[in-house]
Amino acid sequence: MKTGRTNRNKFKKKAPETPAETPAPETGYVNPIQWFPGHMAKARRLLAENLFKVDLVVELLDARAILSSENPEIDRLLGSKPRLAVANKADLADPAVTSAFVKAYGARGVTLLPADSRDGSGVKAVRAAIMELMSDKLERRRERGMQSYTVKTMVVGIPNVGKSTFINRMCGRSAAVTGDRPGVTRGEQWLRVDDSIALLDTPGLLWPKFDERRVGLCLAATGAIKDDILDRTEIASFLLLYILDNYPGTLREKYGLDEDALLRAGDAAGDGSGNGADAENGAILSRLGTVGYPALEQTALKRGCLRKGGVADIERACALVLDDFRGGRLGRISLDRVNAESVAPETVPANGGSSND
Ligand SMILES: Nc1nc2c(ncn2[C@@H]2O[C@H](COP(=O)(O)OP(=O)(O)OP(=O)(O)O)[C@@H](O)[C@H]2O)c(=O)[nH]1
Ligand SMILES: [Mg+2]
Repeated sequence: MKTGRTNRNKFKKKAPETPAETPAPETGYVNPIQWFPGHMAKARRLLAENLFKVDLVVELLDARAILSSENPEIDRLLGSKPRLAVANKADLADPAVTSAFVKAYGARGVTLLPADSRDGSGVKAVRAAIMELMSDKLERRRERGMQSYTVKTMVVGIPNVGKSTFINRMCGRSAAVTGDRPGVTRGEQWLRVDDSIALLDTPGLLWPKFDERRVGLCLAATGAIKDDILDRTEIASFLLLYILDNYPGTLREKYGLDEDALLRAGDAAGDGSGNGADAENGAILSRLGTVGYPALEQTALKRGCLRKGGVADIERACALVLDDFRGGRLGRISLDRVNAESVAPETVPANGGSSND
């Protein structure tokens, strides 16, 4: 069987990701330097306009990519406003990594609660935490004889992270529109949970550390960025490489890949040996062409994604890998690990919390 034209050096030679004249899309990742200032300004505006109207902010993070999905300026933007972080889609993430993040955030003084807004697990705990955070204020009001009070809570986060689904779970009804693509919620909308809590649904906004290509790949892999914005071949190659490095045995089992041969080929090319540290510091990107892309080709061949003449159909293989990852069919995988930069150093486990290492 032929493998089609080998394209494994495409990632190495790639010049600055996208042409400067590419327009900044509403929820996309094109040229980070171009769109980031606009998006960050929009995020700042959204927070500034609403912050004085609310008692508390809930930042929804994607449990599979906690560092990539958090707003790097959130501490500064919120000031002293009480806040909670929710690791949503925890059903799809590596539970050991999620636990490591919960601990690390705690050490930083921020409550991080895992949740699955689809089946509702963890959502009650968020409600309880909101009331707990507001307990002093509510107590003071009671002392002054003021009875009922509705805690006004703003829900923010990147596109497609599950803000509207989470709000619907909290409300116990389908009050907000949801959808499996970024950019569903366009405007702001208040929704009442009960007499005690009202939630403000907001449009998803991207705010990654703008010069990090790895952050863009994580956000594209998890579905926060429209699929046609980044090169799907690169996203799928990144995913396969990351899974090879961090979840050994997974791709052998799911796609029949020869994991050892793929990793050996990467070593022979001298691009690094592929371990947790590589993944963490971004060196993983240098192995997209020597390990990630060959893994994608192998996936195409093993899973019968073929074009005329038995040539690997890379586009179909990309769709397969992305669908399987997003649907949780490759197992519970987390793309970001706790690292020393993001949290208090003493809370960083040696392996970032992976359950498979
Ligand atoms: N597996 C899983 N899927 C979830 C979870 N929460 C939401 N989803 C799915 O994620 C997709 C996006 O959900 P939305 O609630 O529309 O996301 P959003 O953050 O409001 O998106 P925008 O309005 O576009 O910014 C939908 O297909 C949901 O069913 C979760 O906890 N687990
Ligand atoms: Mg929404």
